[in-house]
Amino acid sequence: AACGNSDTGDTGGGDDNIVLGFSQVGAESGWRTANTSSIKAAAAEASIELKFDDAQQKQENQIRAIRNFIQQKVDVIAFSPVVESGWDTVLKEAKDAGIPVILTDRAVDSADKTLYKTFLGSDFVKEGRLSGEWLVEHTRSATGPVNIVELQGTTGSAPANDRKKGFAEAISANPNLKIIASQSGDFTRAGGKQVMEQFLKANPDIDVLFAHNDDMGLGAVEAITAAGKTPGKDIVIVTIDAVKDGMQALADGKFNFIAECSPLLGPQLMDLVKKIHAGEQVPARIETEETTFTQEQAKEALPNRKY
Ligand code: GZL
Repeated sequence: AACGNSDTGDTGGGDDNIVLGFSQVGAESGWRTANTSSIKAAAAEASIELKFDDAQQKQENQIRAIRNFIQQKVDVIAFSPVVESGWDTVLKEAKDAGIPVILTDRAVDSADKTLYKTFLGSDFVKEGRLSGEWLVEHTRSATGPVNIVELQGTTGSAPANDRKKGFAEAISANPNLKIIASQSGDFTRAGGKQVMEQFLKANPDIDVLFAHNDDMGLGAVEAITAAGKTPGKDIVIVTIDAVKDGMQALADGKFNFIAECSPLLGPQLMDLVKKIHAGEQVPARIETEETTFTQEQAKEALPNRKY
C-alpha cells in the first residue's frame, strides 16, 4: 500500500490501511505459540492487515518471507530472527525498498544499526543472570561441588547465546558451581528430553539442570522421572519463560525457579508499526517488562496467567 496517502472517506481508527509483513521463527514452544497469538490478536485489534509467515525455525524460510514482503510492497516488516547472524543482505534489500523493519523478541548481530528501526524484546543476559543468582543463593550452604547440566536454546540464537552468558557470569560467584555438560535442545520438549537422557547416562551425579526455556525443562522432567529420580528434589531445575505448563510444574514442585520472558509483545509491536508508518521517531531499544517466580509465587500467580 502506498505510504502517506490520506483516505478522504476514512471512518476507521484514523490510520490508512497499514499492511504488516511478519516472519515468525516457528511454533517450537509454548512461548512461541503465545507470542504468535499475541501478534495476531493485536493486529486485528489495531486494524492492521497482517501477512504472517511461519519459518519452521529455518533462516532461509525467513529470508524468503522477507523478500516476498518486499515484493508485495508491505508498509512495515517485523520479524523474530531465528539466529543472530546472516541478515545484512536481506535487511539492506528492505532498506533499499524503503520498507522499515522492526526486530521483535530476538536480535541480529548486524553492525549497521540503520537496517532496522527498533528492537522490542527481553534482555536475555539478565534472564540468565537472574537464574544464576537464584542458584547461587539456593546453594549457598553447599560445601562440595554442585554439578550443573545446561540445556541450551537454538544454536546461534540470541536467547541461547545471552542466557548462557548471563548464567555463567552469575554462577562464577561460587566456585563450587560447575557446568559439567552443556548442549542445545533447540528450545523444544523433545530436544530437552533427548539431551537430558544423554546427560543422565553420562553423569551419575547431576545436582542441577539449567534449561534455557520451560519446554526443554518439561522434556527433561520426563527423562529424569524415567531415570528414577525426582525432579525439583534430586535434581534442582531452573528455567526461563514462565509459560503456563512451566508455571504448573513450578507450582507442583518439579521446577524450582523460573525467570519470566514475556511473549505478549503484540500490542507494543502494533503501536510501533503505527508510529513508524506515520514517520514518528521511536526508541532504538524497547525492553520487555518481566519478573521471576519461586514455587510459592507460581502457586499465587497461576490463576491470573495470560499464557
Ligand atoms: C525468547 C524466545 C525463546 C523462548 C523459547 O524471547 O526467543 O524462543 O525463550 C522460544 O521458548 O522458543
